Amino acid sequence: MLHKFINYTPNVFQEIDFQKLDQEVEWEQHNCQIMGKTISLPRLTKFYSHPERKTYNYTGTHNQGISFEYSPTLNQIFQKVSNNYQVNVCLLNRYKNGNDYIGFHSDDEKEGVDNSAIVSISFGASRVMQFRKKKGKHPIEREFFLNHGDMLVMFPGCQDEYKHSIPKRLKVVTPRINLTFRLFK
Ligand SMILES: O=C(O)CCC(=O)C(=O)O
Repeated sequence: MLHKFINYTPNVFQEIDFQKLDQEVEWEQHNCQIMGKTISLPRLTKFYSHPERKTYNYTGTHNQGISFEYSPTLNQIFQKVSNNYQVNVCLLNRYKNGNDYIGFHSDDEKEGVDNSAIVSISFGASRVMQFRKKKGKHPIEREFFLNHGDMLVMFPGCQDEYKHSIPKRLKVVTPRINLTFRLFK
C-alpha cells in the first residue's frame, strides 16, 4: 500500500557540496516538552520560507521562516524542486551522527495545505527512514536507505495513513542533513 504514496529517486542532487550547504545554514538548537520535561531536540534545525516569515510550530517550538536566499545552495535546490512541485517552505534537520534521530510522526501540521506533497532530500551520511501505519500497533512496513542526493516524495494521503522516523544508528559517525520542502498556507 505504501508504494502508492511514495516516490523514491536516488542521486537527484548528488552534485551538492555537503560542507558548503552545512556552512551556509545558521543551525538552531531547539528544546521540546515531553511529558512535562524540557529536553533538547536530538538534532539541529532551521526553517526557510518564501515569502519570508511564514510560521511553523512543531513539538513546542516556534519558527519564522527566513528567505531561501540566505543559503545559495538551498536556494538552488529550492528553484529546482519548485519546477516540479508546489512548495514554499523548507525545514532542515541536521543529525550530527547516528545518535541524533527523529521519532515516529506524521507531517500533518495545521500550517500545511491539504493534499500537498512533501519533498524530502538527503545529504551526507546514509541513514534509514522507516514507515509504519498510523492507526493501531503496526510493525515497520518499509525502510528506505537514504544516501547523499536522494529524493523521496511523500504524496497526499501519506501523512494520513503513515508515520515515519529516522531511528538512531550508533555506527554512523558523520553528519547528515535532510531538507523537507512543503506547501504552507
Ligand atoms: O530526516 C529525515 O529524513 C526526515 C525528517 C522528518 O521526518 C521531518 O522533518 O519531519
